[in-house]
Amino acid sequence: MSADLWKSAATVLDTNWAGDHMVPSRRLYPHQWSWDAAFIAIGLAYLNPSRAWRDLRSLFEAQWPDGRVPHIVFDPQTAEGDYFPGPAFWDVPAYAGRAARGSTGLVQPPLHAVAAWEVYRRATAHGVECAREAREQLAWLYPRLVAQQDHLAGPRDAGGHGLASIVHPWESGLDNSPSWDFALADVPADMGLLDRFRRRDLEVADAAHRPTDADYARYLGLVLNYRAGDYSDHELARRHGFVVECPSFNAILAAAELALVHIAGVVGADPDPHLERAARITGAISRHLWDEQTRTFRARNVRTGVLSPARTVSGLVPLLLPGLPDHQAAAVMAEAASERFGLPGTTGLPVPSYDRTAPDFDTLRYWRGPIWINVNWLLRRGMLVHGYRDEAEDLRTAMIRLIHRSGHFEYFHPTTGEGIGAPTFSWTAALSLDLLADRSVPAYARAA
Ligand code: 2M8
Repeated sequence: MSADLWKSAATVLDTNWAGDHMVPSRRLYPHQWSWDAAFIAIGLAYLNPSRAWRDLRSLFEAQWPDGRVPHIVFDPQTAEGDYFPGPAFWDVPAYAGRAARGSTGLVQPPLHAVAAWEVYRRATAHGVECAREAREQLAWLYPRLVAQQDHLAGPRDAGGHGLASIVHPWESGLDNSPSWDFALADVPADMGLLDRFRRRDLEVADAAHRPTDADYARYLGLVLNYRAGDYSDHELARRHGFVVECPSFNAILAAAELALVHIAGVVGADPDPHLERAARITGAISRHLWDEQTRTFRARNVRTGVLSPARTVSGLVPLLLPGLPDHQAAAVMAEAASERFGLPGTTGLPVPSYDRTAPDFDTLRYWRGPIWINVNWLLRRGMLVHGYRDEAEDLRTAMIRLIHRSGHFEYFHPTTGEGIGAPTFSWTAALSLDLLADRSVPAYARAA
């Protein structure tokens, strides 16, 4: 099984390579996406470290002067009509010697320092030349990764709690998750926007899998508001309708600081500020996004101070952090094993994106129930960080079985395991390579 899977994953990554970056999928997502690039690099590094570096580098070449790494870097070779919302809708200005309309103005979870460190670790096993390239690429990336973190920990700390806020559900990567419903309820759905702008996703994917029109209208309205303020992060909580502290986004932000500790060691920089910031963000997640009654992590609406009532996979991701208190790590594991998420022990499947027992659990709709490999990969890493070795191994096996049985799909039906969405999806392929290689979590992720 593993040789077949390895081969099919390599084929997907070959097909989706676009010369200097990887597309998540040729039809549905024909540009470069930010956190996709990080997951992709982690697996691609086994096959072709130079491409993994190239992909990360293409992304960071599009970094904004304020440090933000755009959530999509548009491929100028791709027609405007091939993806919506495309370059004209975002209408970002020219910056850093790049043409206008080259990217979006949003961000995605900053997993790139973790990815860069993982690529480095794999590349150094490919011989002297790869090791030299890896050191050079890390040195190029390091100041850019630091600028990315500084932007998120600085201007994006809209709530002043030491956490980054997201200003759009798309920034979470878990786009249509029920985690955002409570805050989106305060955002008007201007349905007229759907007459002015045509949804392309409904032409290439089944409407039952995609966000509703009302949610889509809110998504567009939020972008237009952020765009009208020149994508400025000044006084966000007052000026913007959606400002939320997301547990998984912030857990990834802190994990990135831990990876930077090690990258700093290679490039000769001071690792201490990264260690300190990782501890600060971990502490803020632990105090500020924790609901003591249900013993789960939840998203917090910065504008109202209220925690989201939804129990979603985002609340399990803080397990990534070695500094998380033991009682919270144990509570995350209990939630993951409960009937709400049903670790493979009970279902044979990886965890779904949303609470299986919730009345609005949806087996098909985007991030409202289906299984995604990337978040399960993060969860497995968290299990290894906290010493849950058997559970991590069960989850690894469940992910590999699922992909082998159904293919390298974008996501999977949480009851039948059937593949849904894009059929040759890059991060599923890349992470299956990593799962097959079965590297246990390195010491750096454990020793905070
Ligand atoms: C999905 O998001 C895009 C918008 O960014 C979309 O729905 O068009 C999400 O699953 C996101 O996490 C992912 O990065 C992106 C590309 O794979 O697709």
